[in-house]
Amino acid sequence: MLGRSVAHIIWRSVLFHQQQSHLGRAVISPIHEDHRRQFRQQGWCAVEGLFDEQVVAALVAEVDRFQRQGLVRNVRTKGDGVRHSSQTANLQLIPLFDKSPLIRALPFAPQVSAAVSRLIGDPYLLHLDQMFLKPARIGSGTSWHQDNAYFKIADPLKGTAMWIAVHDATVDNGTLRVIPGSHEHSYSHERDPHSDHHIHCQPPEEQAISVEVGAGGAVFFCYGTAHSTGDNDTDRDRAGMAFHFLHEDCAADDLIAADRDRRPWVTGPRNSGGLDEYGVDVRDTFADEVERALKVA
Ligand SMILES: O=C(O)CCC(=O)C(=O)O
Repeated sequence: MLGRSVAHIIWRSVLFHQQQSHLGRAVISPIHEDHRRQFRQQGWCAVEGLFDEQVVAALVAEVDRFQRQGLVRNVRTKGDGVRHSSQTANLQLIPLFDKSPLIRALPFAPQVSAAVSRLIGDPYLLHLDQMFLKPARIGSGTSWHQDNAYFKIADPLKGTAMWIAVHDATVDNGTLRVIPGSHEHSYSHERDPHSDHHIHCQPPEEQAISVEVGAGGAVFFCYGTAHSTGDNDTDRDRAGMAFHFLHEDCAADDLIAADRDRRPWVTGPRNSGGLDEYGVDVRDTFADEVERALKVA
């Protein structure tokens, strides 16, 4: 216990220096005080332009590759929770870190760690990563749920999703909807008959707001925030990528998905840049991976 606290203090004392000297410049958090206040009070906030056009193009290229290589699967069912739909599609890929060096590096990108640190505090780990793809016209939404119905962390504000709009996310193509303040309630969940594995709940939908974000923008919502996505009624595919981050206080082993064996610490004394978990230190590699993904696209 004492050893851990000492390590923590030492790490805190070097953190300021790291943030100043990382890649030779200071990293300014994209999360301002207003974002932070809204996250704490309402359970969510949105940041436009977290990633630039180059990154967006690289993420689009990776989504295309996942599809070309047949890695995505349709989780939408015919209403019985079992038989897969052939008319509508909610395509998913989980996890992503083992399929894309670009996405493996993304949680360590300076603007990501600067944002997540401000919202949930340090130290934290990457809990999950996944992609949701709604094909044009037949893309179907993900029903209302609270991530904490799966994970049950004691303080729902100690975990956050970062949902990145890979394409512009609009009401028409079924962007993310959230219910402000819903993290203060715990809704009962049951199996969603329209998905082969999800659970869903029935929160007060009239209080929902649709969060439209441009490609490269991100919505952060804590583990308690009830959220859903709608159908894609447009002529273009729409993808989102969700990364879930969990503060150390709530990162007990049994809260971590059993099928995910690598959960890198992104900040704190155990942050090895993924070296311990992936066998390679991916800090400072994100910009190179963006270039690489664009070259092979
Ligand atoms: O993009 C989607 O359809 C759903 C996203 C979601 O439910 C999540 O990230 O927890």
